[in-house]
Amino acid sequence: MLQNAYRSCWFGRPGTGFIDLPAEIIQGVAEEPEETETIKMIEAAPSGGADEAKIFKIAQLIKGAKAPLVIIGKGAAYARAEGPIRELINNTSLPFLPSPMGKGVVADSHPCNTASARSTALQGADVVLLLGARLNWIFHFGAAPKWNPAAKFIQVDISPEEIGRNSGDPDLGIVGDIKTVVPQLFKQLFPWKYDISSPYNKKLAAAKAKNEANAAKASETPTPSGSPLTYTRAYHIIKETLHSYSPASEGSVVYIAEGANTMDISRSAFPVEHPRLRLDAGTYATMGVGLGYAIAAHEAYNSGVAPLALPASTTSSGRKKIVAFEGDSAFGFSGLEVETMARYGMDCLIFVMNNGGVYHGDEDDAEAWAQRQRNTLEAKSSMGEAAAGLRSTSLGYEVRYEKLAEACGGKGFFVRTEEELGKATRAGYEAKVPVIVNVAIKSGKGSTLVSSCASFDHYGSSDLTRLSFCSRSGGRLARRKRKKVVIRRSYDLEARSHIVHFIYVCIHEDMLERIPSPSCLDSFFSFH
Ligand SMILES: Cc1ncc(C[n+]2csc(CCOP(=O)(O)OP(=O)(O)O)c2C)c(N)n1
Ligand SMILES: [Mg+2]
Repeated sequence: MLQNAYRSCWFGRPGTGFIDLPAEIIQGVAEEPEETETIKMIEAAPSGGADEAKIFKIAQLIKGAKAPLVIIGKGAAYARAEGPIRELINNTSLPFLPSPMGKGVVADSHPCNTASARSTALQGADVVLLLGARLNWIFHFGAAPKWNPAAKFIQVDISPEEIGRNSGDPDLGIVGDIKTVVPQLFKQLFPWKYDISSPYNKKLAAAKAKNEANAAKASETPTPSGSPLTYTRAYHIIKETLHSYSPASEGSVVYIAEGANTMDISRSAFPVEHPRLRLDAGTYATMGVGLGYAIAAHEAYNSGVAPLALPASTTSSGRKKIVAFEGDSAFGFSGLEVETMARYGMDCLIFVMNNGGVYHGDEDDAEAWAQRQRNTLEAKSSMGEAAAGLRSTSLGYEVRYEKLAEACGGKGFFVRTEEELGKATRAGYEAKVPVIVNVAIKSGKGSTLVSSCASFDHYGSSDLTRLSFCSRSGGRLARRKRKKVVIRRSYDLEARSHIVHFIYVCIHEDMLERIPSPSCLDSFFSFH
């Protein structure tokens, strides 16, 4: 049974396996067996390639493209296909874009990386080769206006059900192991090279230069005195401090991120040079995975019992620092896992990016926030624009999340300034216990949430009651079609702490079109 469970975890698209052992087996005492039986190792996962005629057709399409783009997804990282993919990119100079967890399959510092010119890359591409990446919301379903509507999508995926999804062309899709298919494709392409002086490449280079200069300016400009830290500036300080211990090329930090801004902004702030060193909330953007990810990463990289999980790394010890970036809302979903870390002596370093809210907080000033809270409690505020109360997406003002680590035997730091952040990051890197650095950042007060696909759902977290909100398809679409939002469900849920929230779920018509069946709709809701 164990062998079959392992097989279902590792073969095909890898995923979780669950074995339920009865209590009497877990707690029972086994007699010393007279003979021990050696269990056969699980064989390597079967690796399927593609039909050569199809590979030839795809190679022709890529060679004929004016603006080809390779998208490297987490499937490529799971497939451990970094060797063949690096060979492909190095020899063909094809521009590539990594997905959040596909980062590092080819080093972020590679000149063909278009991540800092993402919009330009998407809009201009005419032939797109997806290597283990889903054409889902992360890649805007492969649809206009983010993508050129005439673009052709070639999917290489271990899962047959991905082929043809959204804008994928089923006639061009390949079900197979990326580690086998990419060398097949490279053989057909070699010695062809993409013309790096093409108009598409020139556009990419110009966008990269402009965006990178803007990003550098934002991250390198010191915080004006008396102003709160921003995500960008805080991440810059953390990055510089981490790199002073170990540069990105050593690959000795595993990055974990969950939240909205916290996660999105961290992707470009921390370069990843080796595969399997970044874990994001992922395909379903599920909040609550962060600390579990950190524990799993610590176990995989630092316990010494899972050597197969280690990527090729240039660090001598192989030990990795696990660094998690948690939005203050995201942290609430699984924050108490810091107790597990403390109990198991896991020296994870957790940053809570505390803007006092889901996406945004309401105030940067304690007294102004307290006034809003009074308005809310006294029900003076209304639902309209003039509301002076706390928005439903608010969280407490400067909640002292770091104390959770202290309560469990770890260390906690609350920081507001650049200097405090640098010092806490150093202490956190060196600590041998879990550390929470609670970073008070700009609240983003007054920013509004525009959504074309929104779901409000209720969840309890210890004795806290929070309201969650998520936006998927982006503001532009929403502004254009806001009137067409359809209310699908409405229901009341009683919150734990005698507060009754009115919870509703609405989805945009566009999104309904993408959800084929009612059962699918349910799983969509349960994830969002
Ligand atoms: C299980 C679950 N519930 C709700 C959501 C909706 N949601 C998306 S991002 C987010 C939190 C964003 O706030 P925060 O973590 O504070 O990050 P910030 O944008 O403020 O940096 C929530 C609740 C979700 N993705 N998953
Ligand atoms: Mg937040």
